[in-house]
Amino acid sequence: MTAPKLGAWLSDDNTAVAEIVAGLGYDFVILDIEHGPFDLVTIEKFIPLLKGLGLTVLAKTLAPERAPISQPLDFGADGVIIPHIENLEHARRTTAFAKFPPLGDRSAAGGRTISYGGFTEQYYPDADASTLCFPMIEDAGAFDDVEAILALDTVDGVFIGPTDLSLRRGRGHYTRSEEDFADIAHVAEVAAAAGKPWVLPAWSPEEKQLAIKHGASYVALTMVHGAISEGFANAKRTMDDLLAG
Ligand code: 3PY
Ligand code: MG
Repeated sequence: MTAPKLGAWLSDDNTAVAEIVAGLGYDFVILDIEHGPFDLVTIEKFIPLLKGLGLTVLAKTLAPERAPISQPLDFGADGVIIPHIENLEHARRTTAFAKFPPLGDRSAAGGRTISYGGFTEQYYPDADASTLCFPMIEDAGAFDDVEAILALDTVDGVFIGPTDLSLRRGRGHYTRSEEDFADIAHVAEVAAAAGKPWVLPAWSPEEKQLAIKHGASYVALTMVHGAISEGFANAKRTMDDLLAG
């Protein structure tokens, strides 16, 4: 089994955090553009900084729409994670925005994507081959259609959103229940059968174990807010314990 790539979930453009995770040997980062305060000017500057630190950059896009998908790619992201894919048809339409014609429907940006030079015939297939497109499985319709979604040529793998998936599969709050883990295992099995990677945000030891057991190719180990609050909580606990004698 090949070892999974290990990632950090970034909700803002903190340079020190980027340097810390790169220094610790993390392989990739997820920019949570969907839920974080990123604007276009910020990601245009932050993506090359991350890449300069040797990190693979996966952008969780603002929405499953054309411009939010192509803009992070235009700024140099290695791939996109597309939230709230509703079903196969929606996946077909939106994942196309990450790949150029004839495969898909991505718009040719120039600029950074072609090293500020000119387009060549070979640029397009090369960019399609190296750009990762991971639609999210976090809606009930996408879960039902996951096999057909994974069969799309514009799809390089799938990214599971356990929290939204639990809400939308009628289980309410994500509790890391047996049913939650069965859904994740099902997506993992379908991805394995398709020969494509799957990705899991795995904050708890149980989720990390699940990711290992089912051969996730990319595992996000913690999110920046969780890591920071854990660090501050530890320091305060130490001091509280010392004060209590
Ligand atoms: C979800 O769990 O819903 C996500 O979007 C990723 O953590
Ligand atoms: Mg979600």
